[in-house]
Amino acid sequence: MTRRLSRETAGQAGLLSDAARPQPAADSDRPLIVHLGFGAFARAHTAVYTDEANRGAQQLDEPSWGIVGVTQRSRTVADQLDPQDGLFSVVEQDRGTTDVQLVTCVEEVLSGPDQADEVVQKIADPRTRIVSLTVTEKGYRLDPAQQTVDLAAPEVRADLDGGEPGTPIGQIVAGLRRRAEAGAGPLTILSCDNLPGNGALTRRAVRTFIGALPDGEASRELLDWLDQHVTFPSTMVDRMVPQPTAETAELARGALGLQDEGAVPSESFRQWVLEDAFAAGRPRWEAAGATFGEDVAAWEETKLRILNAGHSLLAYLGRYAGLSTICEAAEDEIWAAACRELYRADVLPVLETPGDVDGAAYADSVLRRFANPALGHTTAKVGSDGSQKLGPRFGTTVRRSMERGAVPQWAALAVAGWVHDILEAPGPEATDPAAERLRRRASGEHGTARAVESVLDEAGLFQDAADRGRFVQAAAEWLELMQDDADMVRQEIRARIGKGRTDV
Ligand code: CS2
Repeated sequence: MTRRLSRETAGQAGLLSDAARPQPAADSDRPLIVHLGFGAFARAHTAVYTDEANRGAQQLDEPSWGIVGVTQRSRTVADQLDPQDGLFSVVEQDRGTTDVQLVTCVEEVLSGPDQADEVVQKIADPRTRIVSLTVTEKGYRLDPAQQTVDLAAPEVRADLDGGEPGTPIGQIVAGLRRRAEAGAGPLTILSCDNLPGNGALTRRAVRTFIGALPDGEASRELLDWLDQHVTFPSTMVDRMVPQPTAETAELARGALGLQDEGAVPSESFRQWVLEDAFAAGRPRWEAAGATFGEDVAAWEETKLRILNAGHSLLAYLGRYAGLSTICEAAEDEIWAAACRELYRADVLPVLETPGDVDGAAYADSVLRRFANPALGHTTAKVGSDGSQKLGPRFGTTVRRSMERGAVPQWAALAVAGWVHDILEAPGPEATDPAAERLRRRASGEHGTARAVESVLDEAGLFQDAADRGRFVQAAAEWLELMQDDADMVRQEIRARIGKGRTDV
């Protein structure tokens, strides 16, 4: 039987450098990152960058950084990595190539639901210098109208009432309180989720939450401390990371000769652009290819409105056609054409790309990545949580197009695909926290346009778009075609290819 991956077995197999061989001791003084939402993405992105930065730091005799991962919903990752002393591998797959990389910087994984107090204590630990987050869009419990944390959400209210924190913002604030009381020093909160202006947004959410704490005096003091000691840089993260499968573990076993229960699959591409505003130091992530600079906002917008928006469109068209992976959808000539048109006609005319980045070339590279046949990214996963994702991915494109008097037809197709998914094909695997509410709201409406409008209203989507009724109408027309016949959808897409945008 193959032995389980651990520092001992990996050391014996010659897979570890001398520095990575011993299990880091809890009393060491190496700086820490506490990462909230330690799912597959964080392991294949944040942890890989940190591991490579550590290797760069070692050569310069600088300290290496450790990661304490925190799971948000279940113990699974803790159960996978704890017996492996935090080790796991990333299986990079592209057309015809597979590369397995062992990651060694994880010290410990805590289960958020089971170890709430340990999580708070870790955030307050003076060794901790950064709290990073990949908790997905819905993890922030945002009120779309206010663009800050929704103080009426039941889990947020429970955290405000002083129970063991269960939401990421609640965990952060409880950690900051303890940190301020203990004088444990400055901290950086680094949101790595696909939300525009993620740094400023997280800062706003944390401040709103603190402002709503029952003790007004204590809350004012904490806000003062926060303003002096805590920074919230914005960042754009990019790497397509599907859920691990049995094949991932098999490929890891083949490469390592050891059983790795925590292996994650990924494409080989990765990108990270960050604002360099760290309150208490950071790993030398540039040694791993990260870039620090001024144009983070432009990168975030470009990536969200091209990559993530196209991903969502392909996910809904793919699900409509019964396809289970993004690659299959990207290989369908008509669905791929719709995605290309989304970029050409809707997104690029109203997008400012960073520096000298050519938007059309960037869009082409993204389409090639979608078609990576090795990845197996599921349409169910990318299509999940549309009520939370569509605003950040399509909101600015819709608003800016309508300001110019043009209806973004392909963005309307994505919205129709999502509404169709919610109303007509509630597949067991794709989930949306608002699905029940949206279905209930739409069921009382007469006519497709009213149904689309009520779903958008209920989800708080595209509220600020001028003349939104025209956009709703465009989505309703697509939705009617989808309800009628898939061939008609295909014909209509074909007919519209290469056309300009529809003027209002
Ligand atoms: C995807 C993203 O699941 C999704 O919604 O669009 O996770 C996407 O793969 C990453 O943002 C790529 O960087």
